Amino acid sequence: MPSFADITPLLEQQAIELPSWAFGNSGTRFRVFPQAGVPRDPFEKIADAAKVHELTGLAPTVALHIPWDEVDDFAALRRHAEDLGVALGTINSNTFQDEAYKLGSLASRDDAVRRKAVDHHLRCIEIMGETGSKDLKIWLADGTNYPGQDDLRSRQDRLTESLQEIYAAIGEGQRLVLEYKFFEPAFYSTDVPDWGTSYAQVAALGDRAMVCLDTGHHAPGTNIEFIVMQLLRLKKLGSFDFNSRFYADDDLIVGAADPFQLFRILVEVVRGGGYGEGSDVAFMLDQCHNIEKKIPGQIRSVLNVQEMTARALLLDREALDVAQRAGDVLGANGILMDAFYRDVRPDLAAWRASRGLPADPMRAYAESGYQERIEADRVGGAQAGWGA
Ligand code: PSV
Ligand code: MN
Repeated sequence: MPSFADITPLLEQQAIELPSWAFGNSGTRFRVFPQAGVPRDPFEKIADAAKVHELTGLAPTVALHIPWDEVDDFAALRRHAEDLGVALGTINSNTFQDEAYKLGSLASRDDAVRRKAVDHHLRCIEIMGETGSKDLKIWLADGTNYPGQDDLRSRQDRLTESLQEIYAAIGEGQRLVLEYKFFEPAFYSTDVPDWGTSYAQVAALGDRAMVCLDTGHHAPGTNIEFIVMQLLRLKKLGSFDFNSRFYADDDLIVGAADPFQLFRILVEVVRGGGYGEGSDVAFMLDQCHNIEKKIPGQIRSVLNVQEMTARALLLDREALDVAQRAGDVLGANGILMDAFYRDVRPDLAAWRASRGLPADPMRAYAESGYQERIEADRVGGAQAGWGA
């Protein structure tokens, strides 16, 4: 097995993008739970994200969601981020909260609705120019609730046409990433329900169109690491939205529900060249902290990804290859499990300290006084949350 020292040059390359919406109020369809100290605007969201990066060294970029993070001056928001040591990342479009999109957006039958949805994405691309963002991420709520409600085939054809127009506006060095999700909010059919549909759509667009894999967007029991392998093999894995789930799209802290699944995914990421220098695969979080505090929730999340990445990097691939070639079923499985069970936390703590970071970022946050400060300062105004 490689030693911890062998993998630190690779660990140094880790970067995990935080979602701005993780810092706003969130909840379920039954209730949104407000929390004290929650940001009132995108500037305060960026400040909270920068705190996560300051304490972990793991989160140098923040994804924005339009229109939730619409501001008058994106250049000012960009400067604000840079002053705090982070950069603005992926721009997420939103065609799922407007009355006009009730029956769909990019796949809608209504020409005017499709026009509005395409125009929204063109506006997002304009913003990307101002923020310096590389990726436009598209997740669509489009679908139907009842068999016969709409024609599945023509919805797919209209989606292709809309995506073509958006892709044509994507600049050099920018990418379009198309996220899939098997159900919700639509219950009968979803227009981009699986990796195959996303792959078919982006493959038809061109080289700068990629698939986004959100770990919470599969049916229970799906072998997600197989999909990771296949998309990397096809050179179409653009990004991850990491989170974890017990039942549906729970958006819980990554690695919380099934740490072993996260390990298996990261093993395939490393195996397929999706990690480190030379890889374009973006690691992002897509989570909501409904009942726990948001900043420590994000700190815990990036640490979980780091811990599991370290274990995946420690896998003894040479020994595994020998065992696999020999058909040594249990030997090969044992080698994989050895890496999974390796407790990397003490090594990571010491390594962090050697780089001038807190050995225990969770504790450092609790002792920093930052939470008390934002709770005292951020009084009045409208807190950010779904729809704001
Ligand atoms: C909705 O399911 C969702 O969580 C998607 O995963 C998007 O990535 C995210 O919202 C932000 O639009
Ligand atoms: Mn997502």
